[in-house]
Amino acid sequence: MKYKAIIFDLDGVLVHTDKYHYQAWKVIADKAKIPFDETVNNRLRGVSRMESLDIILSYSDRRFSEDEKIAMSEEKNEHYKTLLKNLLPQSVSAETVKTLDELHTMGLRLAIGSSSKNANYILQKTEISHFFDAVVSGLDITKTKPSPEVFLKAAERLNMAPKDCLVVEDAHAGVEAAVAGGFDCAGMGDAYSSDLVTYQINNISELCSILKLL
Ligand code: B16
Ligand code: MG
Repeated sequence: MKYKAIIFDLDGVLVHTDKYHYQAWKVIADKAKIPFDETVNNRLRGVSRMESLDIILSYSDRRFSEDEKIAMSEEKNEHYKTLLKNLLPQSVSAETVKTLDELHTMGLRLAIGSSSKNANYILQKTEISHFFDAVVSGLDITKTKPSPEVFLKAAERLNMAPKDCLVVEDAHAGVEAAVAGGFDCAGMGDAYSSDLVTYQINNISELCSILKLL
């Protein structure tokens, strides 16, 4: 087999918490009268909470103090965590669970490489933690995507070299992170059309057939 492990991004790949990020940021942006739509939201994929806020604030004429920024990011996270309470095992598609199961049966080791500090809570609510041999989240890293740190740490915890791991991402920042770390990358969603991806996939169930052909 070409790869020994698969490192999954979480938000936007395994779970559609990206819609909750959008809703939570929208409350903050509306309050500050800053234009915010799905196009701006796509720029926030994979980047950290504070970097996301800086991107949103760049659409405002006003300057915000550090204290205001901290308060806004905390308020966003409170809204986001309230929305995350809605997560259920069924929030992960049956197709995704089937794919994780099949990859596991194929002998691949699976890991999470997420910028989110809420990743463990999301895995717990959706009851998919047991599939993963390593979980690296926003709590474990000093630099978020596009830095390769999150994926390098996941590979290290799996005891694998980057060339033996395939990263699956929905964010341009995540694809850049994977490539910078020396990983091949499957891109879906917003990252499908990235020039940097090794494989373009419409959904994660395509991974099994791609891997079997290699
Ligand atoms: P939090 P991923 C990322 O998760 C999200 O894509 C990004 O939109 C978010 O800002 C980041 O996590 C931080 O999330 O505020 O929960 O710490 O796509 O890398 O799994
Ligand atoms: Mg993502």
